[in-house]
Amino acid sequence: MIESKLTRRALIAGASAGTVGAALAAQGIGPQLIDLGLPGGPSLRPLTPAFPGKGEMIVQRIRPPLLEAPMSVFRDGVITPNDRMFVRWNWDMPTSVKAADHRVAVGGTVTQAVSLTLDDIAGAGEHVDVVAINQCAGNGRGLSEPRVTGTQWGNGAMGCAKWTGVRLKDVLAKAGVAKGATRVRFAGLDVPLTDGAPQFIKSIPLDIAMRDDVLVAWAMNDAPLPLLHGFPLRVVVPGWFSTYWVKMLSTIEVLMGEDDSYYVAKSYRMPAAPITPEDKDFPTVAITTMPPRAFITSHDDGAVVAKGKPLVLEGIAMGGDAALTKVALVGEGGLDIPCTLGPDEGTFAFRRWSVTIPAITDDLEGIGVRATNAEGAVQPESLAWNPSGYARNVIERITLRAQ
Ligand SMILES: Nc1nc2c(c(=O)[nH]1)N[C@H]1C(S)=C(S)[C@@H](COP(=O)(O)O)O[C@H]1N2
Ligand SMILES: [Mo]
Repeated sequence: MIESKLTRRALIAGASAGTVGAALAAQGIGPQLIDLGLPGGPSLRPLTPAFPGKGEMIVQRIRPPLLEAPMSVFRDGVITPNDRMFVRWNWDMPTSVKAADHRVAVGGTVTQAVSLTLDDIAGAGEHVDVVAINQCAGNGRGLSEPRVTGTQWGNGAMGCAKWTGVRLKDVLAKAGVAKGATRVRFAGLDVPLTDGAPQFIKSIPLDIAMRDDVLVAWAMNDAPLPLLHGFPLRVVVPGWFSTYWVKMLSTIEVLMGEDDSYYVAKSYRMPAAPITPEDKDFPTVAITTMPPRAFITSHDDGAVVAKGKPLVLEGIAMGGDAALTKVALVGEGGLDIPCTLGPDEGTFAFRRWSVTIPAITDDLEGIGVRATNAEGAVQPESLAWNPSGYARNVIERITLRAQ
């Protein structure tokens, strides 16, 4: 791919114009709304296929774009199609990027700072595929009670793709990591909308950067990275929240010491130990690895199921930063049934699960699925509330009505 482009007109026509409703009306499709079931505030959002380059998505914000996948995207398989992957930009993104002009500057605590073309990057080492879940640290935060600040996501700020690229360590080797290096920081082409606001830059510890599965990727599900997902290059850190997966990668900076930049030192942090909503002053840690999660995708909350008949429940689960080992269906009266896991597509991928209840006798109140990973991390019964709603992994519950 030589150039990836979203015209400003397309962006505006597709996603603004009074806003999504008008774009839909122009196509003869009535405005459609989806209820995200958010307990603490407005819960309806536009659901539209009109955003350029996207299938049907939930619009949380038009510019910079915040698009959420409806949960129906997760009903089949483990791979999320590129046009249904959620989108998140902190700042305005360029709407056109020319591959031939693109450079990645590698500098900082290195032997020799270099500026790399896409060919240099592609030639830096072996080409590697990793199937990994891209999940926003704030995924599901809109379900927090009490309500928290930030984008009020339902649970659709996640998706799983096959990423192809070279190892970050091979790109770093082009410059040579110097003695005393501690972290590796990334910046992309997006710039703050307001003067003096911090640029979106993020860093990871050097030992993570050197992992064999941490990539500088150019492909997503065998296609060039779409512009919205960071054309031409993005960082992929499997098992870590995707806030570190910097898109439109343009700078790699090897650091000495701590990173005191805003998005590492001040934001994207959570309480070091459990707190209550009344606590105002507490130590924090940067959000990093993902915990296990599981979702029922075969049935929506409130769905009606046939009394006296067997019921098959299905869904997806993830281990987070370690392999998924167990999924159990849990509910009232000590209900705790192991589910059958589907094919293993890799440690950091979604994995399907299913379970059959032999005969439905009554409503299934507040049932959920509980994932466990190879490190022994288990989804908790109650929400570990934090002021930004980060790293939600409480067991998600639904009720099914028997008729
Ligand atoms: N350049 C750049 N990269 C970025 C961001 C950003 O604002 N700018 N947001 C990060 C955050 S917070 C998330 S959740 C993921 C979202 O990736 P996606 O839009 O491909 O789903 O991108 C990450 N990479
Ligand atoms: Mo995010």
